[in-house]
Amino acid sequence: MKIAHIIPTFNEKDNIGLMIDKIYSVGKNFPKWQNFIIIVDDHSPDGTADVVRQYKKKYKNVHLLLKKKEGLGRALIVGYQYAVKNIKADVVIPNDADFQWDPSDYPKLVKKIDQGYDVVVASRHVPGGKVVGWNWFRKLNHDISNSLLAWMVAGVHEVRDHAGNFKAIRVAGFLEKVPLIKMNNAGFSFQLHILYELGKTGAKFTEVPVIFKERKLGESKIGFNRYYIRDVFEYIKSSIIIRFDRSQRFIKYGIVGVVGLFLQTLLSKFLVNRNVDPSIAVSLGAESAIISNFLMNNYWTFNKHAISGLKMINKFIQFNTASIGAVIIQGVVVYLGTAIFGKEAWFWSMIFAIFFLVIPYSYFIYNRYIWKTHEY
Ligand SMILES: Nc1nc2c(ncn2[C@@H]2O[C@H](COP(=O)(O)OP(=O)(O)OP(=O)(O)O)[C@@H](O)[C@H]2O)c(=O)[nH]1
Ligand SMILES: [Mg+2]
Repeated sequence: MKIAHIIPTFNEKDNIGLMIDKIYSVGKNFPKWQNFIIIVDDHSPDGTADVVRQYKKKYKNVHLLLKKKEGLGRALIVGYQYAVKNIKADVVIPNDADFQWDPSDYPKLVKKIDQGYDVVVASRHVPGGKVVGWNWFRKLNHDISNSLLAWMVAGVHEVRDHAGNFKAIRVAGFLEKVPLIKMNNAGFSFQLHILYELGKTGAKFTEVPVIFKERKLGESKIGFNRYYIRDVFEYIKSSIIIRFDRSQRFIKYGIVGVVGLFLQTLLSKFLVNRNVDPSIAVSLGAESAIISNFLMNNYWTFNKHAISGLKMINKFIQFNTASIGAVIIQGVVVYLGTAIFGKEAWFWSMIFAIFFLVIPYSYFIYNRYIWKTHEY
């Protein structure tokens, strides 16, 4: 397995050498893993790159990428692209240079990938995880970005810790599908954005508890300066854009529903007029809506995950099985409605069943089981 460790650096001359040594010494215990280290440095004035050049002599798989000072997000995007395109890595593991995320934890992340997870986040917010030594300012900063913006505004619910760098990501089928070229985050909003993009690929997420320690060597880049203010605004903007992107899908989903409802009403009315029992007529109508919803959602709402050919037939059967609940709900409600209020009540019973029971039920089912986007 090819693992690409991506380390963004800005003035980390005291840390970077120790970090490279540590990654390789941990890796020795896992002979099947081939570890590559990609350092993305913004021409740090302290000479971080010179230290890396020394280490390139010591280890053959150390890569140094130099660029102008643009921020953490840009550095990570460049590193991720290099890991996918040039290294052709199987797993990508970004980490900071300053040992706040303990690199000895990386085998724990890779093991989860081996177990079938696609994105494994080192987390301070699951039992066993924690932060040591943050002051009130760092805490407040984190709570606003993590809980308020990432969780509530953006609605990224795959994980609880959205702000950290340390994670393991499977490339095949997941990271390779993320349009890194189109991502233009300069700062730490990248951390939220990449989770959202990975969520859209249908990746399976998990979190591993870790302890986030204080930096011992070198200086923090977080503080009240122009980069920080730019990055905070970018984070707010990204959270809103993510919410908007998600709602566009929700609107499309709504339109698909209206078309389905129209078809269903036409067919049910046709059958009721021919003296078919209303509960049967509505059930058949519901099936026609299910077929139309399946096709429209596949080719339109969730087109990024569109499925075709034999796989589609398979999915359709799966989809129909999942939707059988919707048919049953409508059949039963219409049966009861017409039994209590008479045959004429079939239409309003059907509408009641659709709006109050079927829509919430099926949005959940579509997302969870069919297109696997993990979104609501
Ligand atoms: N290439 C590059 N790396 C950066 C930039 N800003 C930060 N980094 C690196 O990204 C990692 C995380 O930055 P830190 O300053 O440690 O940020 P932090 O961990 O949120 O803050 P502290 O808790 O104070 O350390 C470190 O390895 C930095 O050297 C940047 O503009 N360009
Ligand atoms: Mg740090």
